This record gives sequence, C-alpha cells and structure tokens, in this order.
Amino acid sequence: MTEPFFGTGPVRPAGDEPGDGLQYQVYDPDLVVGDRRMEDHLRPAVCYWHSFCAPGDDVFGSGTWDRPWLGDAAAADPMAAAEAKLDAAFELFTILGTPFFCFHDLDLAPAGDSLKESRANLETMADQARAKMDDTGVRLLWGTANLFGHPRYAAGAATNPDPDVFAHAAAQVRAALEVTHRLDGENYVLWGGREGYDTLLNTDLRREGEQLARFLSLVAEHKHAIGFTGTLLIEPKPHEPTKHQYDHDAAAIHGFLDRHGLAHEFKLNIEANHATLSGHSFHHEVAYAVDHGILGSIDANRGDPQNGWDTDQFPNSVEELSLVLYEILRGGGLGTGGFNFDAHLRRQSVDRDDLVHAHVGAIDTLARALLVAQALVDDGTLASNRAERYAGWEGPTGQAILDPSATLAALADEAERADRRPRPVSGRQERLENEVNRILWTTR
Ligand code: XUL
Ligand code: CO
Repeated sequence: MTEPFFGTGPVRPAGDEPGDGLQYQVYDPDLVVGDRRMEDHLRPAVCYWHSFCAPGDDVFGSGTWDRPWLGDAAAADPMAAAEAKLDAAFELFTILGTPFFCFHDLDLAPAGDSLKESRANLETMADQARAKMDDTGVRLLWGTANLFGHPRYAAGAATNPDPDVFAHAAAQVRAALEVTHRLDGENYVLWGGREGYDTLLNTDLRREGEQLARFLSLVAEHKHAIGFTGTLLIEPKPHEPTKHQYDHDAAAIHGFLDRHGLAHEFKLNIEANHATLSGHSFHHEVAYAVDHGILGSIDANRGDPQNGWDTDQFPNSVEELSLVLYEILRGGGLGTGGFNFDAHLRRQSVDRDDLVHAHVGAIDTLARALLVAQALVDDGTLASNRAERYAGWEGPTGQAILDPSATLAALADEAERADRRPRPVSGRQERLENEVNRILWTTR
C-alpha cells in the first residue's frame, strides 16, 4: 500500500455521536426504513471512471485534477499506475463506507497491444481488486466494457459497418463479463455510446438494429454459458456522443427488446441526466421502467437545466429523488441494482477531498429522499388516489372490455343501449402536488 491519497478518516453515519471529521447528516446505513436497512434500499456505488480515470479536462482545456496515476505515470508504467489508482479508489470506498463500486474494463486495467494482452491486464487487475474487496467487504455492483473511446469504435461497436469491429467488441465484452462474474458482480451493463448515427446519409437503420440485437443475444447466451446469474442491463441515452443513439429512452429499448425476443434477458440502468437529455424527467423514466417490470439499476447524477448537456453533476435535489425513490419502493425495490454515482466534480474542484464532499452530499440527498419516499408510501394518498382513478376497470364495463370475447361491435351496442354519458373527473393534480409537498416539508 502506498501513502494514503485522501488521508481522511471514515465519514461517520448520521446516527453516531457527533465527533471529529466528516459525518453524514442523514445517511445511516443501519437505519431501518420500511422493510429494510437504508444501505440495502440505496446500495450506493462509487464509479471508477469519473472519480479516478478522468483528469478534469473539457473540450477547451486540459486536466485540472490531482490524479498522480494518470498522464506521465500511466505512460511510463501503465500497470503500476493502475495499482496506484486501485489503492486510491478503495481508500475512497472505505472513507465513504459505500458498499459497491462499478467499472469499465479500461478503467481498471490499461489496454495492451493486443486483445489477449488487454484481457491478461484486466485479469491481473481483477485479482488485485478481488483481494481488496475481500479485505474491505466492498462489492461490485456492475462491470462494463468501454466500447466507445477508441477510434475503432467511431462508427459504432455492434452497429459498426465493419464486422471486424463487432468481433473486437465481442472479445472485449467476453473478457469484461467474465471478470465481472469472477468478482461476483451483481449486474453487467451495456451502454451503447456509439450505437447510433451521425448522419442518415450513410446509415442503414434496419441493418444496424439487427446487428445490435445480434450482439445483445450473443451476450445473453454467454451469460448463461458461464453461469453468471447477475442482471444484464442496458442504459438508455438519446444522443451524445452521436446525433442519435438507438437506446434512446426506456420505452424505445423496451420496444426494441420485445421486437427481438430479448425482453426477458435485459433490464434497464436509468440515468438521471440521460432521462432529461431525452426530453423526459428522471421520474418518468423510472416510472416507465417500474410499471413495465424492467427497472434494473440507477446511474445517479443531474444535468444543468440551463445548458441541457450531460454535465453529470452529483445529485442534490431531494424533491426530484423523492419521487424517483417513491416509484422504486412502489416497485418493490432495486433488486440487484443500486445507485451508482455516474457523476464528476466540476473542473475547478481541485482539492483531493472535493471528491469526498461530493459523494457525502449525494448520499445524504438520497437518504433524505428515501425517508420522504417511505413516508409517501406509508401515507398512501398517492396510491389510493391512483387506485380510485381506475376503479371503473374493476367494474362491469371495464371487465367486459377486457374479456377476450369482447368485440368492438358488442361494446358499441352496449354503450348505445346504456347511454351512460360519462362526465370528466378531476385529475386532482394540484391537490396531489400539495400532498407531496406536505410530506416533503414534514418528514424528519
Ligand atoms: C455515459 C455513461 C456511461 C455509462 C457506462 O454517458 O453514462 O458512463 O454509464 O458506460
Ligand atoms: Co451512466
């Protein structure tokens, strides 16, 4: 072990006596909320890429963050640099007390000169990660493969016009999936960063869709072949880096999976900032996934309403997250999923402990939102209002419509005979919004 990177003591749970050092204001992993511990509801995960692999650069300027294992160190001895990065990462997990982490293959280990060498590097670093996981009790929420950074993927991975690129991506995913399995990862994520187009002038939409479906079915087959029991997740994002990505939003992926007979193999990893990029709210995307039984996991972050980019800021809105967590509780919880902080510091946040503060604030925000969401469930107003709104479907007309023997003509005849003249019923939106605020403002 090298010198500690952060050099800060552990952040104490909110329930502990106040003392020196940082303490969560709300997050207390052992606090029982509804049917389980706070940690078991939220399953927070630190993501490797934003926190340890990015230098803090942007399109106009170079890196600003103090990450000694990047740059010259990585060029001189990539494996030694990967080890220093791993040390710092596990130090942060331990400081925060977060139970999970997530990585891309290339976050954990450098690419080699060949696919075989890249796989060997990944396996070596995975062994080191395993040792640290055993020491600290930190677990792997998910692994994934970076199929978007290298120039070979500029025209897509699975959807590339060149089948050799498809095969290269297959090799990378096999290695990443197998390492995820070896590390007892609870999920494996596919984010189609370059699976889309920049111009329709050179794009065969039908062919690219079929290639993507082929890739996904091969991944699902391999999952079963190696006995990986984790969940396969697809992460929707409408665009950026490409003009249009096929995994546009939850509904588009759901339709795509259904069309290709893959709906039973995949769930969704919903990211807040991707939801807003697609013109939806984060609440909408999660509610869609819950209502269709395809919610897998969450990438927690936020965008900036003024610029609309994928700014990947740490989440800080209790109001937004309370409704998201309400949907998650309504759906029975996250299962194998968790809340992965797919978020990064601002470029001016140059102190080492900025990373600690960012995660502490985000985890406290989630914790507070969980308390509100549980209070919304306990209160029951939203649920009973919704049930009442659709109650007619339990009655004779609703049941007659749903009966498989119903015909349009029979329903029409009956409607003419009964001549019921339905009147508009209030949606009660403002009253419900007031109910939510009442609970937001009073929950402690
Ligand atoms: C990119 C993004 C990715 C995925 C994993 O916007 O969210 O980091 O989460 O590849
Ligand atoms: Co993400």
